[in-house]
Parts: sequence; C-alpha cells; structure tokens
Amino acid sequence: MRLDSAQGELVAIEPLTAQYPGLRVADAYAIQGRLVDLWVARGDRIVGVKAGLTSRAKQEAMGVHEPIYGYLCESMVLAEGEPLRTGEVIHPRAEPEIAFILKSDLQGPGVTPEQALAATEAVTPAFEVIDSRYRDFRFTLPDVIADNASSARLLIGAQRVRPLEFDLRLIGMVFEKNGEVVETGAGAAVLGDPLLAVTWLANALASRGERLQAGWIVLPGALCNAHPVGPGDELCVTFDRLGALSLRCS
Ligand code: OOG
Ligand code: MG
Repeated sequence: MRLDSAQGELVAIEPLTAQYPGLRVADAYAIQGRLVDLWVARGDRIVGVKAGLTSRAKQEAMGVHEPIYGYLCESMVLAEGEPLRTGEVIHPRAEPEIAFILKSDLQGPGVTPEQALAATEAVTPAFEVIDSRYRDFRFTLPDVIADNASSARLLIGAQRVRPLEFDLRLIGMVFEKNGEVVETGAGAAVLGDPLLAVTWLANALASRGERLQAGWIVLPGALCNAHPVGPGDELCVTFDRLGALSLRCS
C-alpha cells in the first residue's frame, strides 16, 4: 500500500484524493483498517485509539472541520526518557493532549459522558507526535482518515490522576518548546470537554462494530496547534492538576 511504503521509505506522497477524487469517508476508514491489519499481521499490536481534529485550533490549521479517529499501536509508544528520533519519521509535529487510560470496555452506540467517565481509570499528560504521510501535511478529510489520522508516536506521562473530582474543561495547559511558551490552552478546547471526545470515539467505533477496550490509551485530540520538531528540540507541557511531561528530540 502506498501509505505504508511512504511511512517505511520516509517519502511523502500526493493525497489519495488527487488520484481518486471520489474517495469517500467510508472508503477511507476501510483503507485505514487495511493498514492497521497489515501492521498487526507484521507483529504490531493495537494499544489504543485517538480522536483528531477535535479542537477548533486544529481544524482551522488543517482545513478539515470534522473529528476523525485512528489507531494507536505499540510500536508508536515512546518509553519514558526515550527521545523522539526525528530521522525515523518524515516531518514530525508535536501536540499536547490529555490522555485517558481505560479500566473497562466502552461499547457504543449510545455511550454517555457519564459512562465514559466511569470507564476511565486515569488521565495523564501526553505528547502526540503526528507525521502526515502526505506532502506538506496537506490533505482532505478522506486522505487523513486513510493515513490513520497522521499517527506516528506518542509519549504518556507516568502520572495517574483520577478525573472524578474536577472538571477537565478547566485544566489549563502551557506548551513550551526550547524554554519558550509556544501555546497555551484549556481542556474545553477539545469538543467543549475532552470527555466528549472519548464518548464520540466509543460511538464512532460502534458504527464499525468495535469498542474501546479496557487498558487502552485514548487520545482525545490536541488542545492547540501542533508544532514542527527537529533534532535537539526540547518540549515540555504542563497541565494544571495533571503535572508536566517532557520530550527530547534527537
Ligand atoms: C491530523 C491528526 C490530528 C489531533 O489531535 O487533532 C490530531 C493532523 O493534524 O495531521 O491528532
Ligand atoms: Mg492528536
């Protein structure tokens, strides 16, 4: 598959819709499913799921105005202290997220935010590193869906915070790159409440006969724009109540 070769050879390709202008969202999810099946057949493992384009900042930056989802695999997860090796990806960008860790399955349709909260073991600071396999990070909605929502790497914090006693909408965030504040935000940037992104994911997956699974990492989407990163960059995100997380790029 062209997207898989682009990722393997680190050469960005033209959007699929340039060649197949009629590509629909349903076709794009089918392509995404084939890609993930291929990785699993090669020995990778699904460890979670992500929502993307759930904040206005991201939607406006990418010119795509609907949430999407993609899968997170074991090979994408960075260990604590492990650098992001920028030479392994095409044109990486980093974005802060509030990661959810689930303690029970969530099967839609009809999942409510209350059920999503009850299924959440903890939340923790995260960096998602996205890497579009398309030239110049330019794509339409079906393109980015087929490309597994630009997933590339993720780092989650060691903190485990129960989100029961506070309002995730009000969690403030400061994102620093090389010691300078590049973005600030609050949880409410993500669909009004990051919990609603988890709820949306559970119900969206149900339309493919799938569910969110106990033990999975769920990324609800970035609170702010993603920033390009290169060798030597040092990133830090600090969230109110959740704490800080750093990522070094080599
Ligand atoms: C698509 C992935 C978006 C998010 O958190 O909004 C995403 C992209 O921007 O390339 O992961
Ligand atoms: Mg993201």
